[in-house]
Amino acid sequence: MGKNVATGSPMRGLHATCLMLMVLSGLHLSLVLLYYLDMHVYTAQLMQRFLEPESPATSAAPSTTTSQPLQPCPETSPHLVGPLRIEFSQSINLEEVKQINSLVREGGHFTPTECTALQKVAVIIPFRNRDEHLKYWLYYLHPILQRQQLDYGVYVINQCSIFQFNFFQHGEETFNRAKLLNVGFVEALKEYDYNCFVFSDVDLIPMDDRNIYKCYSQPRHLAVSMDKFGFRLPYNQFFGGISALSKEQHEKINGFPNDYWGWGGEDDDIYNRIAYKGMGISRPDGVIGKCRMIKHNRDEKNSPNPQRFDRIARTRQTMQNDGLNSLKYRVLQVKKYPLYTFIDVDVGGPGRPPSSR
Ligand code: UDH
Ligand code: MN
Repeated sequence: MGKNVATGSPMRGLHATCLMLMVLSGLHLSLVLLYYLDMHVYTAQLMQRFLEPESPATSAAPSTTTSQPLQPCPETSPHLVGPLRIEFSQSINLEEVKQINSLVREGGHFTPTECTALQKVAVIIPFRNRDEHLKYWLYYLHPILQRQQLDYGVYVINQCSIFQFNFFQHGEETFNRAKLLNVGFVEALKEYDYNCFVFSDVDLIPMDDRNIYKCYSQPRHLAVSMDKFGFRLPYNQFFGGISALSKEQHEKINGFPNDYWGWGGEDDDIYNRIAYKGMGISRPDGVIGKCRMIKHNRDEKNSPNPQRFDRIARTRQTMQNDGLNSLKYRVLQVKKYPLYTFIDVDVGGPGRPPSSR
């Protein structure tokens, strides 16, 4: 007993020290573990956001409603996810696309509810007989445009003549992409005070939602890295596929040419107009600017325009009186669908003016 008492005190001291050491190292271990786990979650989030090459492409931005006065949307939307998985193998059911995009209003309009959008964007699509392509476009683009927090409307400008419209079987006229885009510009402005116009082919889908469908201080070219051209710019002056011009930029160049019938050249003419007015081209980088084009053959009545080389050599002269200031067309019908506004228009044909009333 006495022996125990005599040795008890140093033993108990040792015991306490050991216990404390154990507690401390336990604490240390759990801290390390916590830190590790936290890092893990954080890294996983980062991975998902930036490294995982393909996020599902169709999740829309979350919606919130508040009675507070709205703040301007941030310069960079918090809803962007980066690279997207884009493919054209599945078939698209527009009814489902409508359900997914429940915040899109009739005619294909959307306005963010959480903040005031920085730009009012009209997306203009030149169109004829490409219903399958349009479905993919709507399926992919509506969620992207919502995540980009844009106040936007979608306008499909359908080239048709009074004869087709009345169901007479009269042959189609040669296609005129640039004139349809001018019509879209004028018609969209009749509906809403848009300050930005994105002109997009119906078969082009961006592969990254950081490629923002908005306007910049210089005219913007968005389709910079297309799969069709091996994901690179085919030539430095290329301005085809998808572009964005503010209202002022579009007016400054007198809009687009109305006299390019058939395939090719009109995009180079637009490039020339921009250059002659002293503006430059703004572009995203080659990663953010990646796009896929739905594979297709050349359409009927859109064969390469043999006049295109002569015309693009004369843009400086022709742009004065061919453009917004000479645009003549006839709207045959405006249809409001849940996901887009569809405008039937007679733009005439080469050497034929549009039908008159
Ligand atoms: N477009 C139509 N209908 C037509 C013609 C053109 O909607 O009949 C529109 C559509 O928005 C299209 C855009 O005009 O995306 C540009 O036309 P395009 O897609 O024919 O032009 P692209 O340069 O095609 O993509 C060139 C012909 C491809 C032939 C390839 C053969 N391997
Ligand atoms: Mn195409």
